[in-house]
Amino acid sequence: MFKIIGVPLAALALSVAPLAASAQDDQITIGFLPGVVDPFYQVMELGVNAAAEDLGVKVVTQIPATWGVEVQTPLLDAMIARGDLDYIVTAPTDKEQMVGPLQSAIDAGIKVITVDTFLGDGDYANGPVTFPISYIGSDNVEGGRISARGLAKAIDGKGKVYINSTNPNVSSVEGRAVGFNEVMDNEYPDIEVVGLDFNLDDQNTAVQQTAATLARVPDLAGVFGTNVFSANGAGTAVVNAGLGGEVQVVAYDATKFAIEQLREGVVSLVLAQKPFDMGYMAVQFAVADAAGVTSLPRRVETGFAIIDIDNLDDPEVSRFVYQVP
Ligand code: T6T
Repeated sequence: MFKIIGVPLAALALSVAPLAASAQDDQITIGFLPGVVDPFYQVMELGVNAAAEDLGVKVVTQIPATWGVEVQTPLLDAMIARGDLDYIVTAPTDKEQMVGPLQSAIDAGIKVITVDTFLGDGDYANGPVTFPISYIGSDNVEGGRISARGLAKAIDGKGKVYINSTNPNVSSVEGRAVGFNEVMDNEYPDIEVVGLDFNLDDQNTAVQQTAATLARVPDLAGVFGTNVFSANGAGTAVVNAGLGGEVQVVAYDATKFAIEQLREGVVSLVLAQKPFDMGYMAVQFAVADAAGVTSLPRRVETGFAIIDIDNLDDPEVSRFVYQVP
């Protein structure tokens, strides 16, 4: 575990490079605990590892096999129990229920940076939870608004639409639905949001739920899939029902599958997040904090690439498709 005790700030600033490259005991050690195994977090892991290599940091990674507090908490507890971590970079799987478990990390002297999802309301300066150094991730409410406008355009501003999402109380997907509903309510009087289902991060469930909605609402015009599992499940159900191109899908998260469906005309818009940036910057923030930097932003929005049929082959856009080995 890396220690700074009683070292003047000026000396700290000068000592960053030697410290990062020094002996094993002095190396900064970061625990990386994302939400679930999926292409989004796999790309984030590439960012974490790239920064760790560039900055001479050790990383211990645990990726939960399934989404949820009950899976993430024991992995977190085991990370804390190791006794050698200086920082934990994590995507909390519930904005309230992960506060206590992550407070235990703080109590054990481990600092916390959240990526992709946040705790409380995400305002670490003035909100109900202030212990994380920073939230580094998408502005998901804005992403929901972009998705809504994209879907509205694809269905000529009228008709019934449906949201397939993963879980309640998760800041990312919750924000996306909020932004989506806000735009539909305020800007598109002829569009009706007919339902919202939670698939619990299971793509097969997303397929079944979307199929059931297609059966229940035969004049459905569009679907918003709020993440990898939701969007890919929704797109699959639309194709299975023989409605590809008739029922429009907007896909949050740029998997190769979503891009294929965009090419085939099933998906009309793909919103790529920047998970590599999230992972890379989180490690940079840990190193900066360890060096005594005190003005790190408490929130960093990493932005999007908006991918449609007209730009999907532009290398400046396609570089944001989640490329995983
Ligand atoms: O959409 C991402 C992530 O932003 C979200 O918090 C959870 O789902 C994903 O990992 C995609 O599956």
